[in-house]
Amino acid sequence: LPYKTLKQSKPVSTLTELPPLGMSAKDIGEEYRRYFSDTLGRDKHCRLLHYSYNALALVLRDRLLERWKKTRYAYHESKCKCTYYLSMEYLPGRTLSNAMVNLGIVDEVSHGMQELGYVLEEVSEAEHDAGLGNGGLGRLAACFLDSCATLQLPVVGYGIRYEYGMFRQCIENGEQVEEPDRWLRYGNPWELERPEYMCRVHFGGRTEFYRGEDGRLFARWVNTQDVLATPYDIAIPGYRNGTVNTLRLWSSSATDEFNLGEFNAGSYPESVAAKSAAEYITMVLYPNDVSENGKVLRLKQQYFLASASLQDVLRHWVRLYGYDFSEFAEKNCFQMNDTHPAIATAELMRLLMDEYRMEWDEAWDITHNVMAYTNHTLLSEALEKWPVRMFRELLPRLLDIIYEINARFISEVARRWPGDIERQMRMSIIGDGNEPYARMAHLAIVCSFSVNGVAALHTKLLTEGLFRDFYELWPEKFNNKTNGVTPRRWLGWANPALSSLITEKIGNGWITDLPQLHLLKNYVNDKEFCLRWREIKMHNKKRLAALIKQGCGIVVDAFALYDVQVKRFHEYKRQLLNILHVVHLYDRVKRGDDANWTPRLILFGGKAASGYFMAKTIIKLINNVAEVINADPKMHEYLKVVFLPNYSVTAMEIIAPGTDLSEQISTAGKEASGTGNMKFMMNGAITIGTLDGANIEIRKEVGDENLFFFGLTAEEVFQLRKNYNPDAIIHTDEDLLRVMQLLTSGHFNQFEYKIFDSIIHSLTSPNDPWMTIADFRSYVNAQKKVAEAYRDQNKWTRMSILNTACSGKFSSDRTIEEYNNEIWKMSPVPV
Ligand code: B1N
Repeated sequence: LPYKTLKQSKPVSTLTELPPLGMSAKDIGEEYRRYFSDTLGRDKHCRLLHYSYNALALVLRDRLLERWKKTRYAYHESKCKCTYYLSMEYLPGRTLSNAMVNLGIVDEVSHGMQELGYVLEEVSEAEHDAGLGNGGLGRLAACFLDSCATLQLPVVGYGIRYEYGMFRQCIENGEQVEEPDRWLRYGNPWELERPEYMCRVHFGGRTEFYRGEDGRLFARWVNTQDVLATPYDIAIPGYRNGTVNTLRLWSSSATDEFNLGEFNAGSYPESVAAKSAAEYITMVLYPNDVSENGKVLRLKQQYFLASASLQDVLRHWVRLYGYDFSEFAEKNCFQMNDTHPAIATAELMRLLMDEYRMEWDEAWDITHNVMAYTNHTLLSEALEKWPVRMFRELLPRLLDIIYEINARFISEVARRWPGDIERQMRMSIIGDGNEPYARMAHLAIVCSFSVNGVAALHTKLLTEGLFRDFYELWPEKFNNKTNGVTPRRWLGWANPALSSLITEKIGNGWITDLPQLHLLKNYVNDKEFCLRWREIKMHNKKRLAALIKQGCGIVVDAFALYDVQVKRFHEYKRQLLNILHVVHLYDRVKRGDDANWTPRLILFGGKAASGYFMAKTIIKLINNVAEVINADPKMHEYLKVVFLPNYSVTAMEIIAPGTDLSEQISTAGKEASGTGNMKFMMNGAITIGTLDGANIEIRKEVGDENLFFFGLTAEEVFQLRKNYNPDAIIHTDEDLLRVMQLLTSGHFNQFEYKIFDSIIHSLTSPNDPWMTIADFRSYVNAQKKVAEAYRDQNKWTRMSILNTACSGKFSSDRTIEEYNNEIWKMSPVPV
């Protein structure tokens, strides 16, 4: 019994776990009734769950507010160092469940509501997901805030309060249709407006120089058009520890004197109409995941976030320490979530020089010691470049500063590599194409003391490739921080049945110290335990089946292998490879090659950026293939294909626990990390994946025999690019040839002439960067092994248990401890 020797390890974090709230089901019921009738003015005739949800939210909010205030005082009194997480996106999903879990009163609330005649799950359903992000990057920010509060670290999240979050996806005739997501329509009980901290953000105008009373030369930004930024705060509770941190989201509005000129000239309606321009800034989230699009409004959003957040921090500093900034760099840190808020570097220089009257060197000393940058992608189309012309019009003073930073930086490069003009051009913050542009990643690196990637391979590729020149200049700046996800939401809340079983066996220490899951290895040979593990998976698959039934009307069988790929649609993620395999399985059944068949449900979910034609065509192809397969009675006992519309955080809470096989099949070298892979693993799904992103680290933890790897390595992809010949591959692989013939024959688009030509063309192009055809054979072989393994349910269950048992590394608590130990360097503040 190899694992019997494992002992209960000591928790790494010294959390003081408080007893649950001391609120009984009865207290909750009473407070609920008071809010429902006295505050919201409803009575027994109102059965709209929206009001029940709101009343319950208010009950919990009161509990959060007490702790929130105490946390603020504790930070204030200890004069501790603080870190500010700057992110254009947060994907918190639902807040009610999170508040109950972290306050430790799920059972009490559930009973309290039951006594009032409600089912808690149904009341929770009334909450609209806060979808203020696109995917992994935004969800990571939300997991990080949860871990920071749980580790009692003084971290404030800054973001934008978009009126319209991520669009709602509908599928009509197999195609994605976007609908606006007005998530605030019925109010948001979790936010607290803070007009007292409103600030002003400038746009337009020009720079003017003047002499101060002391004769020094200063710059000021004049003739600006100003916009007001109002903060809305959201409480971020730690797990049962009394800490409640803050997520501060900015909303834009017009100043009263906006376009007063026109007003005085008598064009009153025009001036009022112009006001709405200010309101537009925070109106809508750009629905692009890893694709840059260079719109003016996006740059406005970025600067709006950066400026308002920095002003807020500086105002707070002055209130605490006066105008003495000598300790500012020791006591503050800004972590930039990708380059989206990178303009904050130049904005901090501006504020320190123009508003707080520092000399360049003093301001620079602070700036490049407080800024830290996380890169989330190597894809060139995601690297932000802003035309200098746009900067000059919108943010002229910031452009001056960026030029000055660049001039000083280039002279440093020239000192280090005299005469190497090529290198200077490569590294310059300002790039020269048809028109000059600012490279935001270069700005971020030059102005930061830390630059990190989000998985080991990703960081390695950054230092060897994209940022190689910078790595040669400043190797000490570069570091890796492999992503993680919060076990409170992704195991504790999402999978209550499995959580209880785990806690029954190894205690509840895993919730804040996930590596303790290792202790589950002691049970892989325990028959009764394995049986319960399998029953719980079955139960979760039924929950998922119900979600599918509700979402698209398709009935699926819980005994099939649940093969799931849910994530944003992008060519590099290769949903196409998955659907080619599905077509291959269909072809096998058709031609009678069905001995020892493992029935499968192949589930897809995810949104495509609204302007991304190829991604949308892939969605259409999946739906067409699904339609053909699901309509064929002969296929029923073999295959079912489902596209679940409107994938979201809340949907994933049901999907991950009900999944057997987790598809992580990106072209090697393209997925920076992935975090869905971690959620699936925690819930006992087994990965089929390429050697990409965090998959590599998953394999290291769980061992080669407990997952299914296939495909080219990043290095092989790089080498093959030079003479890639997909046609040759197709003609030497009979299965693949048949799949391609089914596609080209129009089998899946009989009444939609040529609609998949673009897909066929890109698959067969020697320039296909995603090299789908190259990995087809090894993917199909790996899938064969999956099917075999699944037929041996004992073996499969053992693998499933080991996946959960080895997922400890992928807690965002571990990630945040690393950020804190190596970058932020703060001490926890007990509350
Ligand atoms: O960030 C996640 C990673 O796990 C994923 O691998 C990575 O693809 C994702 C522009 C992005 N990278 N870049 C973005 C999002 C929005 C946007 O407007 C880029 N998202 C990722 C967390 O590290």
